[in-house]
Amino acid sequence: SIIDIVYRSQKPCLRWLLGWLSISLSSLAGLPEMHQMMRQTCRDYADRELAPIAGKLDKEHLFPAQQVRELGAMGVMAVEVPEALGGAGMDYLAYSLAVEEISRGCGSTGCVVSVNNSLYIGPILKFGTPEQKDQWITPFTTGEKVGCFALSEPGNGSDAGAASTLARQEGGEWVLNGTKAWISNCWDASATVVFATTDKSLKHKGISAFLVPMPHPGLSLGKKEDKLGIRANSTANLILEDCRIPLGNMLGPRGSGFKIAMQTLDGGRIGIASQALGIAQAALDCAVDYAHKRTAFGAPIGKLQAVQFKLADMAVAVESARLLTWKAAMLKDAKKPFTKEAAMAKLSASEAATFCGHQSIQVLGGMGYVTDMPAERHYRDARITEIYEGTSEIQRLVIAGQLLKEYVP
Ligand SMILES: Cc1cc2nc3c(=O)[nH]c(=O)nc-3n(C[C@H](O)[C@H](O)[C@H](O)COP(=O)(O)OP(=O)(O)OC[C@H]3O[C@@H](n4cnc5c(N)ncnc54)[C@H](O)[C@@H]3O)c2cc1C
Ligand SMILES: *[C@@H]1O[C@H](CO)[C@@H](O)[C@H](O)[C@H]1NC(C)=O
Ligand SMILES: *[C@@H]1O[C@H](CO)[C@@H](O)[C@H](O)[C@H]1NC(C)=O
Ligand SMILES: *[C@@H]1O[C@H](CO)[C@@H](O)[C@H](O)[C@H]1NC(C)=O
Ligand SMILES: CC(=O)N[C@H]1CO[C@H](CO)[C@@H](O)[C@@H]1O
Repeated sequence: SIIDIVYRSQKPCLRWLLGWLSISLSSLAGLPEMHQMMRQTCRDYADRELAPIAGKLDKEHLFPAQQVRELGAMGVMAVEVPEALGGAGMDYLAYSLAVEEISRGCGSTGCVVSVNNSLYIGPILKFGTPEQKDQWITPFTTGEKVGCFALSEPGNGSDAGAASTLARQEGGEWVLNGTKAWISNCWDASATVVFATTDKSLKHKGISAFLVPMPHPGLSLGKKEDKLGIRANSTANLILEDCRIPLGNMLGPRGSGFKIAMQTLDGGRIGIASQALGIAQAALDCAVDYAHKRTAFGAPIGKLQAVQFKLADMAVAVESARLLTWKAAMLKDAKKPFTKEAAMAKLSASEAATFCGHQSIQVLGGMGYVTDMPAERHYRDARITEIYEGTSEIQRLVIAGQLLKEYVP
């Protein structure tokens, strides 16, 4: 497959990439071959298989099961997973490019890809034992199955350290009790990473991460939320009532769950930034195309400066967010700190997406407001990127916190 060809050329490319990173980003002219191939493969796939059905998936709340299976076969559902464990064996920049292109075709499918890669696989790859990796990462038997990530609770989202789902040790098992909220992909998942506390008095230091197969006795799912956007995949409560799992299902050391969650979200934010970029680019593409075709007062509206300025502002927002996103991904690949850059990427890309969604509707006029054109879906799909994996307010707190640390006199 194309991924195999790409993989064989990985190592020299990676070296090239690290060298490139040290050069100023302003000299950035193009992407290394491996990344270009990933980008082009996903772009072609999104144009051919996703863009034509995205409106239907949205309207009818359909999970793109077949497409997710095909993306799995292309390696896109497990980009960073080594080949030996059944993944594509590529890096985070490749993953970012894949999510952007998939999201350009369908924002909901981009969410499914991003949750499996960043939120489910991410923490197991980084903190799992070799046995856990074999058991929880090596491909699930049915191709359309994905993993999910259960951190938020009905009473605490931004304040994840306040999570109160309990884990108590009873004989040779962990027993989990509590309700997790807003869990993306959960109706379609085969396994989940759950965060629960073994000792509430320790606050965030009492939280640990656990691996739970799905379905499983004691684990049930709430009703599917009726959402503004990303309607092709499920989001629901995950309810744990005396849910028993083996002691070996704890991920990482006891009490390290909050650290695992925060590090997972650092990487996850690059995924959401990429999803937002894809949606923003799709909104821009739609507006440019329409500006050529629509005439008003005897000429294409693209001749009007008021319309041109909108297109220019959209393009600047997208391109600058893209550079931030690539920078964050390249820092992660180079094993350098990237918390601040990931938060900046997520903040700017999500704001670019909501801005472009808004402007694109304006360029389309009445046609922007109806479901015959994709602009209204881009507008709705964009909105979540300012909320999940940390709201824009939380991103600003993260950025400011890192900045203040850097400037300690
Ligand atoms: C469709 C969807 C999918 C999701 N998927 C998942 C998932 O797969 N797994 C998962 O664990 N969670 C998931 N979430 C949850 C999501 O991460 C939370 O909704 C988000 O973190 C915000 O938490 P909250 O909803 O509790 O809002 P709150 O924390 O109650 O925040 C409400 C408002 O207060 C602001 N605020 C809160 N604290 C501060 C502060 N310190 N400073 C400034 N402003 C602040 C927020 O920015 C926001 O504007 C999902 C949510 C949605 C809607
Ligand atoms: C999601 O990732 C898991 C873990 O690597 C993998 O087993 C599964 O096959 C992936 N999902 C799809 C649809 O490829
Ligand atoms: C967190 O939310 C749960 C409900 O989901 C609530 O029971 C718990 O008290 C909250 N924790 C704190 C510290 O507020
Ligand atoms: C856990 O939930 C079960 C079922 O709802 C309940 O019977 C049990 O008392 C709970 N245990 C704790 C420690 O909260
Ligand atoms: C909103 C939602 O949950 N949509 C679909 C999710 O996927 C399942 C199948 O895996 C569908 O039954 C849902 O309609």
